Amino acid sequence: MKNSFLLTLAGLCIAASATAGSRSSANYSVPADSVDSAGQRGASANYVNDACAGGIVGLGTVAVPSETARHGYIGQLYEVRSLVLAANPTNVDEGTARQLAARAELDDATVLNVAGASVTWSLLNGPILSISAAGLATAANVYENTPAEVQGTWLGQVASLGLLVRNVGNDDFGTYAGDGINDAWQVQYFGVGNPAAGPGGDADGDHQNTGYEYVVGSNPVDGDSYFRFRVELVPGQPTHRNLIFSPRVAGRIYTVQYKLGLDAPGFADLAGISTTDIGPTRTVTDLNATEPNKFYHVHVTLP
Ligand SMILES: [Ca+2]
Ligand SMILES: [Ca+2]
Ligand SMILES: [Ca+2]
Repeated sequence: MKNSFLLTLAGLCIAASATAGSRSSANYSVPADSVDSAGQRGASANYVNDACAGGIVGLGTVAVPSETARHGYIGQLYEVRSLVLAANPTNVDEGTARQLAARAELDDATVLNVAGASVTWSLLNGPILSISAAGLATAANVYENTPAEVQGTWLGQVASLGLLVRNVGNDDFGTYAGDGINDAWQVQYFGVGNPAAGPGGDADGDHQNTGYEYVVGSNPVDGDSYFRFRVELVPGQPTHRNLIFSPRVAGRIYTVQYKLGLDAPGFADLAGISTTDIGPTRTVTDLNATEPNKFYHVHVTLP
């Protein structure tokens, strides 16, 4: 019995780790032992000691974010007060996806994170192609930054969230994608999905097609708006010529070029010039128009 005595200390509650010295009685001997506050088991050949750290009681609160923990209860009752949706960030680039999140705000001022798959997602409006069952929202291509609104439902609670689908490509929108013309410009003049907005069309019948009017900055649905270019004599300056064109639009590069015969190969940049801008009209003066024939054109580029 002396060597087989088993000492069991159950429910010993201490606040911190402790070491006990050797001790003995007629029935047992403990050379030394220790317990710690984490509720772990200490044992030797002769004893087992299950220690505990003591009970946690009372309320624990955190101001921000607002949380309350009620210790000492085997369960906690609450009501769901509201559902809140979130995305981080709420901006999503066109053609990419953003994970939606949800949390429930409870009547004891605590919150519960709700798994995305537990929420029923839907689209209220805007360019969102799809929302997966787990709450992954995929944005469509757009022609300008465009708001969207999604909805989530969980346990009878309904919430919505605003997103902003950002336009990051200028030639990727619907039927206007990949045609070399800025989609926003096409929508501005033709609306969405109009077959007449293609670069080869001439909706206004001014004989300058839509792709051309885009580059020169004229209005493709106004037959009186088109690129004009004319050559004029300069009074008192027989070796000068005024080369007059309009409209002159911001963001374009205008280069006047020439050749000396219609059959001559290619145009060369015109040197020896002066330039005057009045409103939308630019006048480039050729200061050396001495050749018997000289053919000009204006090269317009939109970087
Ligand atoms: Ca786009
Ligand atoms: Ca386009
Ligand atoms: Ca036009």
